[in-house]
Amino acid sequence: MTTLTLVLVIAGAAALLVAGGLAGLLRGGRSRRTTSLEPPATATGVRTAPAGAPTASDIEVPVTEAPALDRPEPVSGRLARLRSRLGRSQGSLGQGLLSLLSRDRIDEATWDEIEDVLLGADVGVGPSRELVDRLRTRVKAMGSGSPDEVRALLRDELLALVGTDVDRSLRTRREGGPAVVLVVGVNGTGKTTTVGKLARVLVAEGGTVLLGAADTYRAAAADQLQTWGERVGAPTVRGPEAGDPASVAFDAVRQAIDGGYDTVLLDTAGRLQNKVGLMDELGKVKRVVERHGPVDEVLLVLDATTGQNGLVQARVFGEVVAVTGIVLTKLDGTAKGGIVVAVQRELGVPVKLVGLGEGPDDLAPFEPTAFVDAIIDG
Ligand SMILES: Nc1nc2c(ncn2[C@@H]2O[C@H](COP(=O)(O)OP(=O)(O)OP(=O)(O)O)[C@@H](O)[C@H]2O)c(=O)[nH]1
Ligand SMILES: [Mg+2]
Repeated sequence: MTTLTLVLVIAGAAALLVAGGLAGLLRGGRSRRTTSLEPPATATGVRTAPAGAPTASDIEVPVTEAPALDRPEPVSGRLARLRSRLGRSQGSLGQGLLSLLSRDRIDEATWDEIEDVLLGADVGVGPSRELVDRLRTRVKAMGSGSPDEVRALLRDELLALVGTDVDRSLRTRREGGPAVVLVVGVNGTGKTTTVGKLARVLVAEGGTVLLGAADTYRAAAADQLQTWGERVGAPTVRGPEAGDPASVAFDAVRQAIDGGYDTVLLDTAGRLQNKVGLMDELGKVKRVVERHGPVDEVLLVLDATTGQNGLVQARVFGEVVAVTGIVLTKLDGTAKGGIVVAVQRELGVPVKLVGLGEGPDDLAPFEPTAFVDAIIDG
């Protein structure tokens, strides 16, 4: 083979590759909008090359494979991995309480200090007072306990405060159709990230997931969501920029029904011109989606680092959509984990998930025992 022939063969192969790539891109561009979406092959994690694309045997040059889908980390054992982050952020609360409770003499000033530690960790006025009263009674009955006894007592009372007999399961499966999960919250709390992470959790559990980009306020929001979905083979239904979010949500659920998906996750906007506008829009999204059937979960995403502000948000959102679960994000970045207690009290709704980092698998089901142990043992 002469050098000239070789050059021609390579040029021809390159042209084929470019043409195949363009065809793939165009197909990808179209499927971005809506159209019918088949459930992805998540079980094998294999993405097949588009039909008509050149193969290695046709052109005898190496073909780069389409990137394989991520294999999300299994859910069981997640909190164990994230436990050290929880300990790092919440350990100071436990250390503070234990050292005060271990004093030889616990006088009024000490009880005030204990209450201050709780308030400082955002436990909230009511629950802090209740906890101090219960501890006071039990410490009195116990007399001077050993360090282990004091620790056990505190663990017991913190667990009671967080709540161990609450149903924290997520309704992400429904008989006879896709479960619908609506994710709400103010801007920057971590809604889109949580939807992305949750899609991974569901895929790891063998489910098929469709995402709905009902945040049409910013074009980048739908791109952000789609990027998350593509990593695990969950398609995204999106609408025109500045379009009607309720109609995107409606379409997403329609397509999830038609495509036989297990779960549809709807991401929403956290920012509009004003709060009233946002609330009106959310109410509408929920009502329109309910034409297909009930919404199974309404998850309110709160940023744990915003403290009392989060409580105000919880109240406002709670009035517009019936929140069924709270996702507390950025718990890795604050020592004020007491917000778990305060927000549950405020809304009467359990914390179901916690975000413990920016990594794709840094979302875990909330487990009271692991949480309290992290507070006490650091
Ligand atoms: N450290 C930490 N960062 C988080 C966590 N969850 C989300 N974030 C970060 O918070 C930032 C905002 O997250 P988004 O998911 O875009 O928030 P959003 O609520 O969708 O924001 P809007 O779309 O503007 O309303 C991103 O930088 C995330 O990586 C978490 O659990 N821990
Ligand atoms: Mg977002």
